[in-house]
Order: sequence, then structure tokens, then C-alpha cells
Amino acid sequence: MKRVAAIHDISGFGKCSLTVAIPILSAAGLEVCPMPTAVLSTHTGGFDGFTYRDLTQDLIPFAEHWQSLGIEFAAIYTGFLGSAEQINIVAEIIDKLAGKDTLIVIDPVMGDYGKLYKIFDKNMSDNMDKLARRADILIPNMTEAAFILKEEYKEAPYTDEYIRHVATSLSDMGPAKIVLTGVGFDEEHLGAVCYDKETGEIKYHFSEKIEGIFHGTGDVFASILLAAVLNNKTLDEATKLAVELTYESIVETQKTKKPTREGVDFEKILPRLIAEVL
Ligand code: PXL
Repeated sequence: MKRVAAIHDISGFGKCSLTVAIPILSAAGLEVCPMPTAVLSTHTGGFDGFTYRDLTQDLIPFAEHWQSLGIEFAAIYTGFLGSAEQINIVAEIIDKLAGKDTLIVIDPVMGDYGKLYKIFDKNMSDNMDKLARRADILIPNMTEAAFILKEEYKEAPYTDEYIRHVATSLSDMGPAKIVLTGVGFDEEHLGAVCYDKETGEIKYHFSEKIEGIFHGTGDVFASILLAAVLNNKTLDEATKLAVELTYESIVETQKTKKPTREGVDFEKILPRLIAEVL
């Protein structure tokens, strides 16, 4: 069984980060070892008064214990990090835990729609490029890509030329593979792009665009992508599956008419994920 170290926060309510990554990766037949970066009562999008317990001081001892046990990981998967300091620490943890075949998958969670999430500041975005460089697969949305490149954020619709510029510039920093999310060329479709530096190939996958801000969909997308890649799908196949199943999760959620801050019902797509990857 392949093992994944999942380095994200855990938010008790609102379905994101570890409460999304663990079930998706487990359903796909992968062993998940969570390393929580922080414990929150809810995620930070759309809730006030959430609790926030920062676990920065625990991360290195956590990793050193795993290291002392000689645990080997097929992948290290990082997402929401609570501070600029945690970015440097997670880079150090990757050095400690990665073997020569460990896949480093980094979702540089920082913001969306051109803005940083509530608890982040410029110090955080200025540092994220240091971690992004370490990725084998980097999965930013278009906002995070702009912050990492220290370029101005551009709103969709995009041109092929701009998307190619963003993907190749990010990969020039280090990562062999880039998957950009939140890409649209028109008002009706939204999807993702995968770029492989080795082949120079860029592939697009779209679904119908659903208006609204759906919390946790970045985590659903990245977790499905990793689940598929570790089950030997190509990056292109994994990106296509992640676009389709993230879209289906939103469609399922919309049927319930619940507030979008409560996250998406990715649980409903787990049977299809299992059928596709196992
Ligand atoms: O889904 C990204 C995410 C993860 N974790 C926390 C968040 C967010 C986005 O708002 O607040 C705590």
C-alpha cells in the first residue's frame, strides 16, 4: 500500500484540508499519515469567531519521530499552512521525510479570486515560492500562481498564451509538472490545465461553469488528482478526473441548497473515484 504524508490543517466544520484529503486518499486505497499544521473549529472562509490552534512548534518533532521510525512515503502532500514560518519548516520536513522516489505534491493554499485568505499576509505570499520550488507537482489556482510569480493577478477569461506563460514560468522555478486550477477561456466553462516540462505538453480539461464560491473545492481537486496519480494514472488522466469529480461534487451540493461555506458533498463521488482508480 502506498503511503502519503498529508501536511494540512484540520478544520472541524466546513469540509476542507485534512477532512477532505484523508477520506479521498483512503478511498483510493492509499494510507494517509496526517500531520496537522493547525486545528480550527471551522475553515476561515465565511465564518467568524473560529478557534485557531497553531501547531508550528509540533511539526519538526512530529517529523523527527516519523524519521526515527524509518517510515517511507510514496508522496508528501502539503496544503494549508498557517504562517510564513511554517512554510520554511515544511520545506525542512520535506528534506527529512522524502526518499529519492517520494513524490512532492504542493498545493500552495493562499487565496482565491485575486485575494489572500483572511489570516495570510504578504510575508506568507512572499515566502511561498520557496516551497513551490520543491514540488514535483505544483497545484496552484490562478490567484496563487500570480502571487508565487509575483505578478499581477488577471481575471478569466484567459488566453492560451497567458496560461502557457504562467505554467512554464512556474515550472522554470523547479516543479516538473504544473496543474493550474480555475482556468477559463470563456464565461461558460471552468477547468484545469496540466503542463509537463519534460514533454512541453499542455492539456486542458473543462466542465460547465457553476457560479459561486465553493469552499474546499481546491482540496477536493488536489486530493483526487494525487489519488489518481498514485494509482498510476497519467497527469492528464488525473487532471481530467479531478475536474469531472470536483464538478460533480458541486452539482451534488447544489441539490441540497445548503450554504456554500459548509463545503461540498465530495462523499457522494467517492464510489465513482473508487471505480475509476482502483
Ligand atoms: O480550502 C483551503 C483552506 C484550508 N484550510 C483552511 C482554510 C481554507 C480556505 O479558506 O480557511 C483553514
